[in-house]
Amino acid sequence: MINRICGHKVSIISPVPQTTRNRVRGIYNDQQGQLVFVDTPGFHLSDKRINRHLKELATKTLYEVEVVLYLIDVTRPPGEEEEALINLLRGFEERLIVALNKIDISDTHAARIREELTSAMDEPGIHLISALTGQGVDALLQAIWDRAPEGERMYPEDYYTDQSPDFRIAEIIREKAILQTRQEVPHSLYVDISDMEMKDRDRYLWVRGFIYVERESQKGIVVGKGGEKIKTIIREAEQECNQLFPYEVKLDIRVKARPKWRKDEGLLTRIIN
Ligand SMILES: Nc1nc2c(ncn2[C@@H]2O[C@H](COP(=O)(O)OP(=O)(O)OP(=O)(O)O)[C@@H](O)[C@H]2O)c(=O)[nH]1
Ligand SMILES: [Mg+2]
Repeated sequence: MINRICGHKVSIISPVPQTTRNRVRGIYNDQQGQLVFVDTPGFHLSDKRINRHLKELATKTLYEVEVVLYLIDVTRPPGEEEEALINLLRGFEERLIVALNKIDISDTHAARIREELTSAMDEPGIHLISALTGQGVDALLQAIWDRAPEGERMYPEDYYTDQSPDFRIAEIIREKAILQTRQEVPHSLYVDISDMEMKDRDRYLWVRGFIYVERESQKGIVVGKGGEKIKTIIREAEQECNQLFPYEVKLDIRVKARPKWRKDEGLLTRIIN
């Protein structure tokens, strides 16, 4: 949704839950002014250390923003997780806007979700949208404008995100790696950029990065037979980087195992923020 509103790829996207691990800002500018969207990790009920970090990040963001947009996937049946989230968001009702996303899909749980929201909350403003087709997005945007307090612009008008190049490149590599792998592997991945350098008289950016997995056995899954998977990941990530940056990007990627990284408090604090 942020990508659609901002008109650019701000956040990476995948079918795998918990793709977003950071706060990712998307900036929208028009004649009315500027809105700064803060994408957060999803809210998952799990006590695993990494989930605790993701949940804390999402929760603390609620206190730092002026409008809270609760985006619900109508293809998911509402359950315990949605209930916990509604309970949490009840404390933010004054600044809450709800959007039911994926209404381009015909057979959904939208009716039940709507019922649960209206019984738990006091007249929640509910918007039906499709981030994919754009349906309902203008009306949602107007509702956000109506709620947003006036203030100075936070960024120059031509900005659509404030992410650093190394973060964006790491995210794009992670997206391509998630899309090329299955089962547990996407959750076991993180990407670290260790070095970047402009080369050949600023004609290209050379980037050294590592894809970390949790187990030695997962390295082969990311690398693929004869290096076929990692080559695809690199090719697709380079293509996307080349569209984003005004210079060519050349990726030098290695795959490494870092056992139990998802339990490493210091690392989690560094990469989830
Ligand atoms: N049909 C349809 N699919 C959508 C729509 N919006 C998002 N998707 C798909 O839903 C999946 C999840 O999208 P993400 O943007 O990664 O979802 P997210 O809520 O940010 O999830 P996390 O970052 O994992 O918490 C992807 O496969 C998207 O292509 C929509 O409006 N319609
Ligand atoms: Mg996301």
